[in-house]
Amino acid sequence: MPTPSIRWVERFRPFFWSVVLSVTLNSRATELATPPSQAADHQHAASSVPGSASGLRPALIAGVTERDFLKLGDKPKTVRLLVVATWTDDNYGMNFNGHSRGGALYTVPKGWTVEVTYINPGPVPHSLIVIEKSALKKIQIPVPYFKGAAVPNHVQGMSYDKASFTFTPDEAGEFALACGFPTHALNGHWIALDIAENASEPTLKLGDKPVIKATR
Ligand SMILES: [Cu+2]
Repeated sequence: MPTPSIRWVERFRPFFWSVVLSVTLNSRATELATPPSQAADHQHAASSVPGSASGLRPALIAGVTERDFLKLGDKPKTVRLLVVATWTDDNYGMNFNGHSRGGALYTVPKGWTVEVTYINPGPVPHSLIVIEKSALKKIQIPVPYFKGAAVPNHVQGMSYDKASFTFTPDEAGEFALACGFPTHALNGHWIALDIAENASEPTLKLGDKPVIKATR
């Protein structure tokens, strides 16, 4: 003989499962009913508009455009990189200049001096460090590959701040401008940096867009 509480459960069991089924079907139906164009537009708006990520301090990136990401320096064979964390919502904000997982590529001729300005306009701590691509799977990145090629305290990271560093790569190869905050590079917070033996000038490729050459 079942106890009264078990009988109660038995009585409502069919009702319970019909509610679960109907809620599941309804949400699936809503998903299917959303026109693909609308879904794509929504995604577009959330992922590619600079400064659209939540909680940003706009003053830190006021006036900054994609043209500022790559400039020639004042001295010969000097290039300036501007690398902004959380430029868009791409990869949950774990992007640089709107790209993650190597989706943007800087190419710098070997022997040029690289002046990097890094800005994090958002509340989540990030940082910037130059590492070999093979080091991207490390949870923590202790030192930059080239001398001086990291912001201060790159493991702690920083929010609502900017920093700069300068380095002169003396070795060609495939590197990454990665976030040094533990696990971020592992989760895609990096863009690519090629130090090229034979390149004549610095360039930048942002996603599918045409290659940009460094100008003043
Ligand atoms: Cu990060």
